[in-house]
Amino acid sequence: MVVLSKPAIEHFSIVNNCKPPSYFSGVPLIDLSKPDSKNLIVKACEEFGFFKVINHGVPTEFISKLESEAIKFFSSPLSEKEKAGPADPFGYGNKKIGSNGDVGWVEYILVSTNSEFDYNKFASILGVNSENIRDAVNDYVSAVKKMACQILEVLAEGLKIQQRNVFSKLLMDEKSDSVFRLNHYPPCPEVEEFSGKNLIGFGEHTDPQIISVLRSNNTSGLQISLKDGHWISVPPDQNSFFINVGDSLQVMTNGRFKSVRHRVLANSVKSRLSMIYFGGPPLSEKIAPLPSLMEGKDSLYKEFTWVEYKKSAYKTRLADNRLVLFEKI
Ligand code: GA4
Repeated sequence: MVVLSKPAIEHFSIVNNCKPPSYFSGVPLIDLSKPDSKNLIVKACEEFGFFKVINHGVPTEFISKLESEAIKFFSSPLSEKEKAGPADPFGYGNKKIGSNGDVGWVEYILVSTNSEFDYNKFASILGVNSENIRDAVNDYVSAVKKMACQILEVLAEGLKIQQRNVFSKLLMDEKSDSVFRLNHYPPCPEVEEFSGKNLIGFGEHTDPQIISVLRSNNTSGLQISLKDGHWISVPPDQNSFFINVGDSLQVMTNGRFKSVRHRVLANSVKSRLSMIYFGGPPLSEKIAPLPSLMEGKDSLYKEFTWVEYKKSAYKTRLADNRLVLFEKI
């Protein structure tokens, strides 16, 4: 277990929260097996930029295999895990998020999902079993990507876009710049010292990509910000997936969908494990509103490519609004 001294804990942000945080019951629920889901998905993306998916078709064994490999990894000694770090941006990271001073009560592995990624980086810690985690990640990511594409196609249909694969083709492209993240939030017993307050596991932010697919164990912590700025706690559900609209999808819909601001609070008793697939376009892809969604209006955004947006994003702090730099004045 990670043990931190008291002064160290003061370096982490805390948020005021009513204790215990009450769960929000209004998270839109999408049953992917139902043909009528297209309108509900569009509505969820407009209202929340966030929804929960059931009947997703991702095999349970892929989820549990990856979960057990991740637990093995995070249970190994820190000195061993650090051999796969620092996250630059890929690799093992502990408490430091990005390169601009953000910290959180979290340790993680970040990998690129394209074939060039060097899993050997993890070989030293995982020894002969390095293939196990690689295979588990690959199986899981392929299945989740398939589901993400299905969602994006249903979405395109719901938006009455003729080209059904207009979004999904960007994830299917062999050059798709997608990322996969395993986050482990160790329990933080000291959190009780701040009564009515919570330690930040992962600070508030929006995801830069098109779509993010999150699965976690049954430990709470995820919160999303509603349009009015209120934070609500999402009830955990290990059998479902949670979908985030990313900044790029906000732009492609000319602001009709909003990328969801979200964060994770540390838990005082239970550890939280989450796995997130961030579906992004190829680096050279132009990110711009789709003509059929412009409704005679001008684009709200300047022209930019994904690589331009990404470079700019990596210079920001986690909580920054990264899209303002690309908005037309
Ligand atoms: C947020 C979404 C993904 O987790 C991520 C994050 C990335 C990182 O952890 O390296 C960033 C963050 C994320 C956005 C702003 C920059 C980059 C940390 C940070 C401060 C992998 C991503 O693509 O963007």
